Amino acid sequence: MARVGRVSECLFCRLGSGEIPADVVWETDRVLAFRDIDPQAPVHVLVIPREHHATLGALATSDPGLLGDVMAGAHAVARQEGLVGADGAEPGWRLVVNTGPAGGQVVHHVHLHVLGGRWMSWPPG
Ligand code: DGP
Repeated sequence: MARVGRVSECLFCRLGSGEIPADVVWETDRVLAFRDIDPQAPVHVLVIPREHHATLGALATSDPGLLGDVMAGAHAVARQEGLVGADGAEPGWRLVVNTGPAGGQVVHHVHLHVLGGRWMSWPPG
């Protein structure tokens, strides 16, 4: 039961269940994609599993099939947002998964950032 209490306090679990409103752009029964509240590019969408997994590693370990669904969701969002050209390569986009404190992860429910609509620089900050 401790898991239920912890999960209910998770912001992205509450977004995933519809308890907190989000600007949803794409969804399935297991995956949700919604616009970031603080966009860092003209297109900035977060893709999450509705089920709680804190990090990419936790998800990859416990349910790699769901990780595949989330990755496929990110690509579906990129296509829908016009970031994937006819040949699959242009104009291009970026997929970011901040992991852990040193990786810049602030929300501890795994999420993929789909970024596009501008030229990206490297290295990231
Ligand atoms: P990260 O640093 O990878 O954990 O990114 C967390 C992202 O979540 C950050 O870009 C801002 C976004 N975010 C935080 N709270 C909310 C919210 O309530 N709604 C939405 N749509 N995005 C949020």
